[in-house]
Amino acid sequence: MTDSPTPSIEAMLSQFGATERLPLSRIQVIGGRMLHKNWNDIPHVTHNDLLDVGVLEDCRRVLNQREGVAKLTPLPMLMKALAATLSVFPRFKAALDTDGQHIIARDYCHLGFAIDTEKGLLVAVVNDCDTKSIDTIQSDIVELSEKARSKGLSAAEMAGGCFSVSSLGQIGGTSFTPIINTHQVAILGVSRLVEVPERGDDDQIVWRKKLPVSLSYDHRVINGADAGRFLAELQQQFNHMTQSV
Ligand code: CAO
Repeated sequence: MTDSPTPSIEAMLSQFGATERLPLSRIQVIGGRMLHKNWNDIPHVTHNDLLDVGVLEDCRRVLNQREGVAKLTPLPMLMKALAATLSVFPRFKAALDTDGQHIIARDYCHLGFAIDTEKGLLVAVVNDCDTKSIDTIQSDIVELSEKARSKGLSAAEMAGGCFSVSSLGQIGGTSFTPIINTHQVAILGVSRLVEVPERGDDDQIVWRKKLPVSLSYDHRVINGADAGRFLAELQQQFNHMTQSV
């Protein structure tokens, strides 16, 4: 007895109504394979938190009144604070060796950031975020994202990241699970800033600006307690930054 061939997905779905077969872009095909591999290979846990960015947002508003300097979004300030946090918690910018028994520590701090383009998702890398100013990080973000959306990025512009950020803040959402990139052990997802009521002194209600963040980490290398401490340090770095800008 011969098995009848399995019908194609399209043939199966067409039984119920009209369908159309459309190609995925090259970026989606290649990127999708990598996402699938990383999702399968890395045991992800996502730790969600709300960071207080009220004073930081006030600083950003003041900085954005300067003449002749590109407007800052929250992203470069976050990347600068992350660079400082990663110097306190260097394990978050290490890679797991193929033997599964060592980590490869990195002495540099190149941060990837996800860019939404018409052809799919790309991750560009801003090198040396620990030594660059917030303004320089901002101009690198703008230059790389414009290039990603027009000509596309070179392999070198997407290589070498130690840790990544995926910001959906300008679009919306309250949390999500970002997928860790190859040769990295963590990624920070950022959602839209919210104002939340908190109990203040004398029990009065105080409205606070909070940034929802979602830290996915490789549980072979990082434990939940480390993730909690990492985000507590990121909050501290935000607080320090407001004193230095
Ligand atoms: N909450 C509220 N508003 C935010 C915000 C946040 N967390 N982050 C940015 N914004 C606001 C900025 O303040 C700015 O508003 P104004 O124009 O009023 O000042 C606006 O959103 C700017 O957004 P932007 O997208 O131009 O700039 P950015 O620096 O925030 O982000 C980039 C740049 C390239 C990361 C972004 O354009 C992008 O492509 N994000 C998508 C990433 C993505 O797809 N991730 C998902 C990966 S998983 O599939």
